[in-house]
Order: sequence, then C-alpha cells, then structure tokens
Amino acid sequence: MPLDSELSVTVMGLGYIGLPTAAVIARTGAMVTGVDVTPSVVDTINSGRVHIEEVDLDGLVSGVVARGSLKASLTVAPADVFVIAVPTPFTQDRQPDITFVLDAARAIAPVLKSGDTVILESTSPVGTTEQVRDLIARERPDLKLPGATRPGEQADLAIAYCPERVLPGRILVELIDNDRVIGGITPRCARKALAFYRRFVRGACVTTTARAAEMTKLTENAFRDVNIAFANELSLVADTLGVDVWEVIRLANRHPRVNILSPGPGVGGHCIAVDPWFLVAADPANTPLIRTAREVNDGKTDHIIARAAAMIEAQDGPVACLGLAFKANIDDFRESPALKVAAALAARFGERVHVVEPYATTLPRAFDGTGARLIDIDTALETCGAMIVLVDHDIFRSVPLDERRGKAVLDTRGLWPDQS
Ligand code: SAJ
Repeated sequence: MPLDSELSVTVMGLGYIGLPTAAVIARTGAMVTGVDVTPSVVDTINSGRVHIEEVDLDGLVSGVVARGSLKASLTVAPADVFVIAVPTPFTQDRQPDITFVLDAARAIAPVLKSGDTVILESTSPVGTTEQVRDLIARERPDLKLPGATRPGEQADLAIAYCPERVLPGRILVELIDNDRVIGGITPRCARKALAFYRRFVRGACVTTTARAAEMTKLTENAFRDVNIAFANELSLVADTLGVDVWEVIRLANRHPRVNILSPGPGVGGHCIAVDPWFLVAADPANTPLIRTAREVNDGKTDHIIARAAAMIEAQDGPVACLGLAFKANIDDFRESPALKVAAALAARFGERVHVVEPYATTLPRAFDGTGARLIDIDTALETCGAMIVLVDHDIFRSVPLDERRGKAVLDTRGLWPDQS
C-alpha cells in the first residue's frame, strides 16, 4: 500500500459509523473522501461541521477538513481503499434489507482498478460480502475477482468484511482501541484489509473468512440481546414476587461466574434490537432462543406502558417522563423504548404528560397533537407528583432523595435505589 500521505480512501456513508471512521483515517494523513447521498450532510462536513452528536467528533472533523485530508462528496472518485458503512435496516417482515450496501457497491464499481481494496463494515447477513463481490463481478467483467480466479492467478481486488463494533458515546476511542475481526473472501483479501486497519487500530486485528466475520458481528449483538432479555424477564418475575430486582441482580453478580445485565424499558438503538433478526431470518427453525429474547425485550416496553398508565390513572395532575434517548447520556432517539413509552402515555393522557429530555430542544413528531410538553428537570421536580424514569441520564441520577421524596416513582432503570 502507498505511504499514509499518498493513500486515498473513500468511505461510503457518512453516518454514525462512516463519519467517525473517515475522520480517524484522515487523521493518519491519508486523503479521505466521504460519500453520502444527502446534500446537506456533504455541505455540513465540507464546512468543517458535523451533523451527528458524538464525543470529540466536531473538533476532529473540523481539524481534518481544515487540513484538507477529509472532504465530503455526492459522487465517488477513484481511491485505493473503499470502506462501505451504510445502513442495513430490516423490512416489515423482519428480513434484512441490504439494498444500501448493494447500491454502494454499484456506485464504486465503475471507478475500481486493479490493486484496490473494498471493505464492508455495515452489519450484514451472512453472505453479503460475497454478494458485493458478485455484483462487482457483473458490473466489471474486466476485473479478476477474489474467489473466482483460475488456479495460480491473482485477483485484481481484495474484498473483505470488517464489522464496526463501537459503542455510541465512545466511538472515537473504540475505533482505535477495540479488537477487529477481518474476514476476507480469500486469506489474501483478509491480509490486505488487515494492513489497512493496522494504520489506525491499536487493538488486535484477527483475520478469518468473510462469512465467519459476518456471523460474528450478528452473534455479538444477539448475545447482548439475549442477556438483556434474561434481566428483563427477571424483572417481571421479581415484580410478581414483590422483590427488588436490582438488589437480586447486585447480589447474584457477587457470584464469580454470574454477570447479569440490567433490566430496562426495552432495548433500543439501531443494532441490538435489529441484528438478532438477521440470525433468525437465516435459520428460523433453529433460533427459538434468539427470537424469544427479541420478543421478551419488545414485550417489556408494553409491560412498562401498562404499568405507567396504571400509575397515572391512580394520580392527579402532571406526570414527568424522564428521558427519550435509547440509552444514557446520548442524543440518539432511534428505536428508543423510552420514546415509545412516553409517546404512548402522551397519546392516552395528553397534556398531563410532561417530558424531560436534556438532549432534545423540541419534542419529536410522535408527540404531535398530544398536548404533551417538554420541560426541564427542575420544573418537573417542582410541578410533577409522579415520575417515570425511562433513561438513566447522569442528570437524573444526580437528583437527591430530598427532592423526590413523597413522589410516586416508576423507575425502569434502577436509578434511584433509595426511593421508597
Ligand atoms: N440495555 C439494557 N440493559 C443493559 C444494557 C443495555 O436495557 O444491561 C439497553 C440500552 O438501554 C439500549 C440497548 O440496550 O436501549 C442497547 O444499548 P447498548 O449500550 O447495549 O448497545 P448499542 O446499541 O449502543 O451498541 C451496540 C454494541 N454492541 C454490543 O455491546 C455487543 C456496540 O458495540 C455495537 O457496535 C453496536 O451495538 C452496533 O453498531 O452494532
């Protein structure tokens, strides 16, 4: 590969993963072009600003754009390495939708040249990297593709799968420090992609096949979903038995080989609530546990809505829903169970529902026409006799018992263990 300053990299998709990845690669001195289909995203980045909230990302992007090592574009130019980081949603009937991945592959195909490396990072069903290879083979019959060469012949391109595995809120740290799984269509593809990641990853880089790497990513998020489902199921049993589930989990976790996760109002975000379905879709007959975990976690949201509604009915006056984000201390409301609960309560109880969300400036569309209002935590503590804790934001955690004594509280996050 060329020296850092000569290496050119194109990152397809400038979202939560693509933009931080592009910026981190640009910081190494490579010339990075980020490609996105949304003109406002391209304009924002080219003016040195960011369209997403992530710790320290604004400073990094403004620096690499000012230095000229990162630019954004609506069109794809030739590069040495192409990184695809576009969304892979699922359809109404819970089948993976890889249209954006295939669109990105189609967009880069015309500019590919011998020696280039194509890396897919998007969470994808097993076999997607091979589909990318097959699509490029159809678009570019002049290139020799990996896994489709004659004996003794070298492929013109390296194609690999390397899933991102960063945690929102810690993306810039984890992009560098986390271990990476790099799956090549062939071992040579994996080695080529490994040389690329070595430039900016401090964690271990482990090579395997593309299919194993694809399944590894799905497995990681399904593991977490199943374990959160266990905690959520325990919380229902504990409610039935009148036991404090948080205390039980704290005590059980003192066992050296037990590590139970935390119950909550359900599982949100664009990863853990979605990816397990990719495994279920691949083999429905053999995935009863993974499917049930998804259903338990989704069912927990409905359970909280029912409990919160019962609590509101038993009260007079305004009720505060604390938090809309899908988890603590972030501004991301995608697939958020907290938002789902608060919006369902607003639809039913209207202007009695007050929402506290320090990461929002206005209420999301789901609240339109309900009469619900966005207020701050101080106002909520002064005016609301009942509180429903939906997100464990630090600002809520820090409210002392004195300020919430005597209030009716439904705490879905175990934030206020001293609340009687
Ligand atoms: N949650 C619980 N209880 C817990 C932990 C989490 O209810 O004990 C809930 C959270 O509140 C949230 C959801 O689960 O609603 C997911 O949050 P998370 O922090 O577990 O994960 P994400 O979605 O922010 O990021 C995950 C990470 N995957 C794993 O930890 C296996 C991250 O490393 C992945 O990169 C990311 O998915 C992804 O993009 O796939």
